[in-house]
Amino acid sequence: MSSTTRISAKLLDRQLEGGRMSRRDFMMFCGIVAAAMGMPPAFAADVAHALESKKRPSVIYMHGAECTGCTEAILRSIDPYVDTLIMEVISLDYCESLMATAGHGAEKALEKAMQNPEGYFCTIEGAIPAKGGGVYGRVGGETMLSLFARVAGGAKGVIAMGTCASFGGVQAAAPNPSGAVGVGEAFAPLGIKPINISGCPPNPVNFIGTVVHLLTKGLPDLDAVGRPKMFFGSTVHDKCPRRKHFDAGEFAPSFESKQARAGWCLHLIGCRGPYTFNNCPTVQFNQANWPVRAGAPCIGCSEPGFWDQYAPFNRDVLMKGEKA
Ligand code: FSX
Ligand code: SF4
Ligand code: F3S
Repeated sequence: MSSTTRISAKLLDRQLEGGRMSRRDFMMFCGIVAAAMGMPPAFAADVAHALESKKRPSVIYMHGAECTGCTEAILRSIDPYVDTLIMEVISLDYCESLMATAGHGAEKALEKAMQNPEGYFCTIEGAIPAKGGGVYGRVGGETMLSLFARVAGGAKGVIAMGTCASFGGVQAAAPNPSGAVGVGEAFAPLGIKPINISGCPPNPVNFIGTVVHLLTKGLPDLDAVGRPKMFFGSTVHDKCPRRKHFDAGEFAPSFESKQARAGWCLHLIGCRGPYTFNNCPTVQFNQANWPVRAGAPCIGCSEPGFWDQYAPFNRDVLMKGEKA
């Protein structure tokens, strides 16, 4: 069955099931999460147990300076139904892009969620405009800088979702007029240390895997820049299916070349896989594909230096432009 047919069949299944995940898909997803966490297949049962039996933790999800691609990556997931699962696993008590209410109603919902006697986790998507006291980013009349400090400061734990929230990302690209920075940098003076789930967008499996780890084993081991080692412990290059061509010195001369289509290495036309820590080759997106397998270079989207240190992204096009 082609992947398009498979996805259509999944969508039909989902409609027939009233949008809920079947037991089979749920267990399959638990297996994917267990594998992404570097655990043996038997751990899938522990993942299922954690997701089913734990009391749903309250999550306040804030949006900073960003493209909302992180949320889209979760909502557009098809196979399996990560969005459904996330909604069933956490109690999402505030999220501007998903809640029906707006304005004063939303502000009240936020204050109420922050008063939860059992506490809450805070997820921040997007960078924090920090220049000029934060005047370049406001929500409900308050700067993101001040509002997010209050919300994150009162949380049991903070997850920075995406590269913008982790390190500044696209929003911090030169000349960075709003002084955008990541959550860790913005709130270091308050002692707030987020778990960074980087990627532009991040993989939803890495988000749910982090939630599972928090529920079952507490804080995951983090690398030097605050990312869970279980997801960001090796480079894209380490597990790339084009790697054998890199090792053999077989490099595609252009993206449209027959060598690129035959799976040769994309390093000479811009791939940053050797310098990029992420699990895209093994986890993929939607269990369907990922940039390098689709014929695009890894552009380093999960790294602290992304955007400026990794651009320009397409040397193939750049070289053609120079020749023209
Ligand atoms: Fe966009 Fe998220 Fe990139 Fe940033 O993703 S996908 S610009 S990481 O904050 O919405
Ligand atoms: Fe490494 Fe990129 Fe080549 Fe894959 S395509 S082997 S990640 S350089
Ligand atoms: Fe990003 Fe590279 Fe993966 S661009 S999505 S880290 S292949």
